[in-house]
Amino acid sequence: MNNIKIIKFRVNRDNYGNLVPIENSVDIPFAIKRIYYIFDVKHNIRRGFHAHKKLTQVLICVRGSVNILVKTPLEEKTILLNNPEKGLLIGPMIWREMFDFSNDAVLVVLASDFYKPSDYIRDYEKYKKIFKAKL
Ligand code: T46
Repeated sequence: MNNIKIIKFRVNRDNYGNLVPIENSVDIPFAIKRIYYIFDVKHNIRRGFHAHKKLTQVLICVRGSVNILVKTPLEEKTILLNNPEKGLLIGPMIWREMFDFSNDAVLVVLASDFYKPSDYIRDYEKYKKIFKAKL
């Protein structure tokens, strides 16, 4: 699927435990302008329901697990994030929904830009039109 990629981070393992470093433009293909995290989400809650016009993000479930639906008018897939050694890169113009959060899930998101509500497309019909116009 275009604009979707699993990133396997380098892990420093030693007798004291594990450490994952993430450096701008080294371990992920953009400079991080914003970090946020989502936690304490009830199991029956579904979040997201939008695409971004320009934003690229990497989602990392550093604890617990969560399912991420990524979707375009052409294809869709669900990716289980349950490993802090892996990140899911989601580029522009991908519809996303997050669901089945485990009680202990902590979803960290690294973003390529500051928070801009104008970058969101929250209406799926509108999203489909913009997506198809770009084909
Ligand atoms: C995304 C998925 C994975 C801010 O004030 N600053 C921020 O940087 C963000 C991301 C959100 N907010 C506010 C806006 C809302 O009042 O926090 C509230 C919850 O945000 P939202 O409903 O957009 O959360 P999700 O979980 O639906 O989506 C978020 C990101 O917004 C989105 O970019 O890709 O996580």
